[in-house]
Amino acid sequence: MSIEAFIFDVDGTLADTEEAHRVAFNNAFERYRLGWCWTPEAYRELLHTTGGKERIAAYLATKTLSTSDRRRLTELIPAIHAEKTRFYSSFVADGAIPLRPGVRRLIEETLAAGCRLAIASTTTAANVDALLRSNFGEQGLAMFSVIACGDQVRAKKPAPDIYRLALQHLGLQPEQAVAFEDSRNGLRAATEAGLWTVITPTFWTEDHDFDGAALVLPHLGEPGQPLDGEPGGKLRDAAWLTFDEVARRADQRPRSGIDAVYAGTAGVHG
Ligand code: XBP
Ligand code: MG
Repeated sequence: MSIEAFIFDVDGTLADTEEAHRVAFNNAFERYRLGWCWTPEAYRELLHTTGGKERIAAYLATKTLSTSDRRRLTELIPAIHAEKTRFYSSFVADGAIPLRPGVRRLIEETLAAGCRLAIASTTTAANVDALLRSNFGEQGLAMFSVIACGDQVRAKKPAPDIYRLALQHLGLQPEQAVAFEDSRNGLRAATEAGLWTVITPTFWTEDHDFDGAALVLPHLGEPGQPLDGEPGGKLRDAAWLTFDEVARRADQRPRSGIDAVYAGTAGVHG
């Protein structure tokens, strides 16, 4: 089976967005006079909970509150998160958040090769729209055949649901697609959905365990920003990850446990 789609995570993968999310959360907390402020150190820990509403709930669970205050604040989470999304979407719409190195190049190579693009993200749809429009213009959304994100699934990453939804809408088997992620939760979601997964961590996720990833690179690279030690380190074709190298490696992966044994002992049986 050949590769017919690249499925991209958004936050941390398409763009390094989490500092903007953190500021947006703090702006919303101030707007509601909550007296909360998430430092970068606290936010790095809070990021282990995916989904902004779920993240606020996880933070609330750590606080000592009266029953009535806990109920009131829990009921307020959707409104706080909607305010946060307004702040974040306005940062993005203002062009404040560029794509990571190599993302635009690889997306263009993917489309030129006749391969489809999809999104599988935990973030809110408004955030995806804002990021794609601000970086690709009005046609940004149409470049992606499927946009699976936010509350379209009940179980967010690390559950595989959002990737399974993307594959379902693409009409593809996992072996026909590749996932691009930045975090341990994203890697778990993609690999449990059966996807060969490329990881490009950010400051927020560089300390995560990426065991199970097909390939881990600092970023996707491009001619003007080549990856140190490439080609010849992890990559064969260039000092940046090309569509052809991803498609070739993903298509050559072992399909089953038996294949994996034979792949691992090539030359003995082959
Ligand atoms: C990362 C997330 C999101 C963002 C915040 O999503 O977990 O929750 O941190 O966005 P991705 P929301 O799967 O793209 O890495 O507040 O809209 O959830
Ligand atoms: Mg991510």
